[in-house]
Amino acid sequence: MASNGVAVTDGNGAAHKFNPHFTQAVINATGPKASPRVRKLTASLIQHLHDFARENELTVDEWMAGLELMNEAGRMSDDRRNEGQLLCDIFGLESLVDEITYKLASDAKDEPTATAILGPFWRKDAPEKQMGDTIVSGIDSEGDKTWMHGIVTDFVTGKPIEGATLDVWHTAPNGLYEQQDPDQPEMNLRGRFTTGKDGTYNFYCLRPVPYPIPYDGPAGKILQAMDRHPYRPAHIHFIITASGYKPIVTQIFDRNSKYIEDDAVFAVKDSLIVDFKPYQGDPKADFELPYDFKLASF
Ligand code: MBD
Ligand code: FE
Repeated sequence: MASNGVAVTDGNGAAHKFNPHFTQAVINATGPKASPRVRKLTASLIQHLHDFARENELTVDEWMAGLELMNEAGRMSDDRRNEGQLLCDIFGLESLVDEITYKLASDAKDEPTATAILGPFWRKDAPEKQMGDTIVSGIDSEGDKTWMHGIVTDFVTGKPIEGATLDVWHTAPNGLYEQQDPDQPEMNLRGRFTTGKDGTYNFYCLRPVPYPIPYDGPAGKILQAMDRHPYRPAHIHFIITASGYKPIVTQIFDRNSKYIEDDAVFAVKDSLIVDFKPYQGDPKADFELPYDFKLASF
């Protein structure tokens, strides 16, 4: 048997045998200065990658096809598009890692606001806004205008948190984030709000719509090959930060949205499903959306 791990066909031609020491030899190449965490993660990754290849009798052509998808994802990615992240998302990896991180971080009976994946469309330096402002700066004749409001509290004491920042972003009525769409003003439907003494926040946004994740690249090819749709239920993203508290990356989901049970990136959690309520008496809003955020201190 070849010592480099090449598969050798046995007498039957069907079953294959592999060098039983090959994977361990690769793991053993790790040097003494590797940190314990690097040692653990790389050993496990090598083991799973090798098992994956052996179990599926992965061919050179199939491995090359996978490699080409990864390289194409890299070539497509820039500060407006993160195709590698999208690939992780459609395989449920970002949601799984989020769940692992969140579960490990919380063993309390009353829970802080649940987390959900960041996704590829967050941008840093969203415009700072005042309470009561709108994040809608374009296409403002379209879409259901919504007044969102609530309070940010310490989930243990229930006390309002002063100086908490809500970074919010969502899609336009055409189903595109502003950086995907040359027709939208820069930073449309994004904003950062900071709470005052009473911990409350409020702003105007739109009721988002379900939309397809970009499927003109590797993630789309995989969705097609797997006979899957690319749609996400309508959602609004948040990052909530406050000094002394663990930051929360999350999304809230419209209960009445299509795909709420069938998110292409597996991010929906029950506690993050919200109700948009018809709203009268404010010409600036068709809907009201109350939602409170609860943070855990460090
Ligand atoms: C999105 O808009 C999104 O929020 C996630 C998580 C993945 C792809 C597109
Ligand atoms: Fe999103």
